[in-house]
Amino acid sequence: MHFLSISFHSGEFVKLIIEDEVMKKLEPKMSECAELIKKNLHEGSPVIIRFNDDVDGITAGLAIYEGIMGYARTEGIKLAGGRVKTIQTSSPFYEKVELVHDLELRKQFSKKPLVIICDYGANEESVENLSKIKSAGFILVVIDHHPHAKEIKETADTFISPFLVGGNSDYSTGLLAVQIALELWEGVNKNLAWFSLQGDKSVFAKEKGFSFKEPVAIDYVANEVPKENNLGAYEKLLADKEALERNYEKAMNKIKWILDNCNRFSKVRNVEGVRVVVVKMGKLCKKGEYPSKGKGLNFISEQFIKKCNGALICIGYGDDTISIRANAEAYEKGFRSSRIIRKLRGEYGWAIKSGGGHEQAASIRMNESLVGKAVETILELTAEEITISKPPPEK
Ligand SMILES: [Mn+2]
Repeated sequence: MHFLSISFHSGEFVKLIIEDEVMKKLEPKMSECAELIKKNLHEGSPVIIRFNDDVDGITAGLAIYEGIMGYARTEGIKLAGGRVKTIQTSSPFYEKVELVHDLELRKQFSKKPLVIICDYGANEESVENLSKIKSAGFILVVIDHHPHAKEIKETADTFISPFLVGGNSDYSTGLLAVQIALELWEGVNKNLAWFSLQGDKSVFAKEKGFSFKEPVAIDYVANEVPKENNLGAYEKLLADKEALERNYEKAMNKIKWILDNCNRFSKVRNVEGVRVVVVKMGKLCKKGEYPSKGKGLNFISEQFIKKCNGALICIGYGDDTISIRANAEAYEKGFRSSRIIRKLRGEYGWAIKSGGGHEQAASIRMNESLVGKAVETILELTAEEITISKPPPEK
């Protein structure tokens, strides 16, 4: 057994989907993660797979699920009787309700459960709740490509992130999960990695010779399937050409309507020479329907980026959420979502329920009555950010 895992570590058996320095450096950690999962499967641990409800999260959850099921079949491990549970979540962090849910679940099992969290859970907001399930006797795996809290390295038994080895969010969670899952079972669908890269708009996404319908269809059905134990539904979708086509069409119709109507609910402002579009997302996207406000804003910002050149920031708001999207030029001019959110927390304190994501794509959940005011504050903070990073004028 020991020799077997050494040869796994050499990377001979599992080919890297993206062969570069970051993935090579991350490989031993991913092998370690696979070994931990195997060990717990042999020991009879129940497994809870939690994943974010976007393409990246879903493909990551699905890959780990396929890997575990395949490994168990090969090794003759029985996984009957609800030993593997899968849970889809829309929250960007491991919330109190999830903690309560998992602690309740803990009572059903005599063995320590293994929790595998995909595409969320590594941020500041998650750490406290995660350390609580740790002390309640869970074994914790976090696979996440979002900027992470320092403490997560100690909190999780295994933490897999491209940031640990000098990478960034372009290495999607689905990519890492497929890589780990392949070490469990070689039959895992490798295309899941490509769907995740496409879904998260990674620089590694394939540009040609690849169908983009799957990620869109997955995103579309994410709102229609039950939230628990739903991975079979995605497997079925991916295997059914007609269903893929049908759901893809439904999604495209919704997107078309949003793009045709977004101008009516958008205001364009000029902030220190940067174009900032403020969009009333509540008028364009309905709660619980495809696309979510965040995804809707992705399409809108893409449309604006195509139409104009130069720095562009889109701020979408509705109900209790604010989403931010910034293009590369805005980033170059000094715009950083993390700094904006940090300052916003300073000003609004308790009213901010959660905030984070990536530097160019982030979201904030907060007290609904203060959302309008917070959008104005974000515009002021954006102006500050851009002026500070400007070189002094030449005399
Ligand atoms: Mn992701």
